[in-house]
Amino acid sequence: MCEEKRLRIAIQKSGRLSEKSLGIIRSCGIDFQTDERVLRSSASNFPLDFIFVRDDDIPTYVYDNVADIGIVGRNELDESGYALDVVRDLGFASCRLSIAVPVDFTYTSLKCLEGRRIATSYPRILSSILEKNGVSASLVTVSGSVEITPAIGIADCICDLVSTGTTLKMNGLREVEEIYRTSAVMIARKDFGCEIEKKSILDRLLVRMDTVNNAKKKKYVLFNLPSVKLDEAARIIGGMKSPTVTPLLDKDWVSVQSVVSEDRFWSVFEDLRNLGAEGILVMPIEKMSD
Ligand code: PRT
Ligand code: ZN
Repeated sequence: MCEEKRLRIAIQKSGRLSEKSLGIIRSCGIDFQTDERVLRSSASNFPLDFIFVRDDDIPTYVYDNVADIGIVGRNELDESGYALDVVRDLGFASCRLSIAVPVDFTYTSLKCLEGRRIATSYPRILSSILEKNGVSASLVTVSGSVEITPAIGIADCICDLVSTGTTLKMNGLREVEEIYRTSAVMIARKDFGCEIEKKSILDRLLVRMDTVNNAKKKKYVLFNLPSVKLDEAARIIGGMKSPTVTPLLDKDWVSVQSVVSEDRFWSVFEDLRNLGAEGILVMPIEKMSD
């Protein structure tokens, strides 16, 4: 009997990416158990297996075929140097990679780093940016606590991930230049296309993710409107292929249903009210296909 093909995903075991990564998979209706002590799991209602690992190892595991796909910060992918596909930008865990210097360090541009010692956990990304800017510096690679390195005398400045900037301030450092932006991405091997069954499982997963994601960006809107204003309402809402228009008992009025993007919602809402729409009901959408 043929063994059922399953897709294997690598997820950060514990850290900034873990909870949201698992939340995305769960929002696709995929059931599985997790426990801090267990490093593997299997979905009960979808051909997906999990391995829980350190985020730094995820690009290597995907590249080496240990996992088929993974969720990781773009920073870890670029730092790994592996040519892998980014199949979706997931948008969460966004932050920046910045140069930070001690408060008394005079900084005007990247040129000020010429000949300096810069501590970082991202030597590949940093050296490519320094090279592009014609700056030659000596990189001190550390795997954590980068912010402490100027104070203990092993670096003149640092290049590290920054989100709120609090850690820098608490360590007497000043952010002077953002050199790179990152957020969580779903990655897969480039040659993945040859594994037809696994590819089709990935496609099913991506359709589910996109369907949930589309819905998050839209609102379902229902309102009553004088029939004579229908054309103008359609123009305000825009992008409606076929708004559902239902007659009301009062022949001069209709009920209109449509979908509006979240980012345009308030301006559409105000314009509809000014047009004379009444009883505007707004509902979240749970799932929505293209
Ligand atoms: O144990 P494991 O190796 O799996 O985890 P980790 O400790 O290496 O990674 P983790 O969980 O800290 O971060 C995972 C990913 O989250 C990173 O690779 C980034 O893509 C993303 N991310 C988003 C961040 C931050 N925001 C962030 N603020 N990663 C790290 N930080 C650190 C930063 O290094 C600095 O020490 O937070 C500190 C700065 O924070 P602020 O808010 O004080 O500026
Ligand atoms: Zn890590």
